Amino acid sequence: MSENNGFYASLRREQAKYEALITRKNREKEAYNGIYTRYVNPVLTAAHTPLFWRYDMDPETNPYFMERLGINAVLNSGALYLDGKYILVARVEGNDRKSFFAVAESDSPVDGFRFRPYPVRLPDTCPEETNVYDMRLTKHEDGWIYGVFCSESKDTASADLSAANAQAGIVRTKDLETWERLPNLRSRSPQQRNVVLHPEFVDGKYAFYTRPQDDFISTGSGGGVCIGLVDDITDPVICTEEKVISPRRYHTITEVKNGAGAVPIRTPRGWIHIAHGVRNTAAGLRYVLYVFVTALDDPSRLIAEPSGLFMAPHGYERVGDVSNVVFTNGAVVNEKNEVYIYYASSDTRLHVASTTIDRLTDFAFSTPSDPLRSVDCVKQRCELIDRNLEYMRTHGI
Ligand code: M1P
Repeated sequence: MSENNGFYASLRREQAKYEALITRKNREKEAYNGIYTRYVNPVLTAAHTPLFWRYDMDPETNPYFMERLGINAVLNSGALYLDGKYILVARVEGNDRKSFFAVAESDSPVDGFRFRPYPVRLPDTCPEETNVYDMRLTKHEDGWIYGVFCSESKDTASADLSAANAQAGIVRTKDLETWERLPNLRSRSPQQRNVVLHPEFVDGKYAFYTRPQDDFISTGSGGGVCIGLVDDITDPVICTEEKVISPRRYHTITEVKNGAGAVPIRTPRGWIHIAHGVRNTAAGLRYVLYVFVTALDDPSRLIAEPSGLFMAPHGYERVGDVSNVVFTNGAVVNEKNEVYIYYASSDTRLHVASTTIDRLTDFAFSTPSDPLRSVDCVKQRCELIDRNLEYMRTHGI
């Protein structure tokens, strides 16, 4: 057999490709909207996972240098900016469809992300749990870093093989290496997904953004993104009413469902949320990002609701395992008040877009809200045109 069927040639070639990918510099996209800037390359993809997660590196047991445990996608990622490092806890999906979490970090917000050698090994306290995904990372004022994620189990009460149950799993850590599992969040809703822990106490309690849903896919009677309070994080039961703070509305980008996204960002004028909204189309569901703001002194009070979408899938982002989707569960702010939003496209790869607190605030408060009817949307646009034409005439633009 010639040099182990090319084992070493394949290994060296793949190692070189891997290093080139990880060390590749990112650059801004040219597309302009004044709100944020997208970057050309995704920050994480399946190809960013270490080769030793996927291949058997022993030519005796893997003579053809084959992937043994392939990775299908790297997507929805929690994010933190900690001690000058950008940290992502990504959802990694194996070829076997099961997702798990893995920490990747970089000194740069837009490139250079490298996974730690091992994925997150969650304590196995939930025997019925089949799948885990979409961790939101909250650096809480109690001193812990919390991860809140979807814990999915088979719905054994149903005859439908695909029937599943979604609950909010909770872990906490100090070092992103050792994770303590707490009980799943309990609320009045039969299922929960897209649950996010607020970073500060509210009335002395832990505050969770929830998304009550009647079944695994459909939110049914769930009215939108809610907030509910928990007395004891080690026995997390929502002890207050889950109050809707960002409602679903007919003929908007949140008509079918919505869900909290990144941990809300504290700004001088309010808590800025970057969430997702879902509408139906003849081609299936379309997921976009949108923004809303709640009051600093009362995070359950909506104070700004800019109209429509903040980000929609563009170009090749529109195509993937679940097409026509952008989704975020992580954004960070650094000491320069730059904001980096980590968003996945079509449940396949993870991208970044950059903005600033000032721009995000301006977008949130100066974008008019949705008048909800075409006739009023035309009036709203005509008012802008009137003002602009007058300004352009008087200022020689
Ligand atoms: O497939 C799109 C997204 O679907 C789910 O979001 P939601 O619960 O709002 O429908 C999530 O499972 C998410 O992981 C996924 O990206």
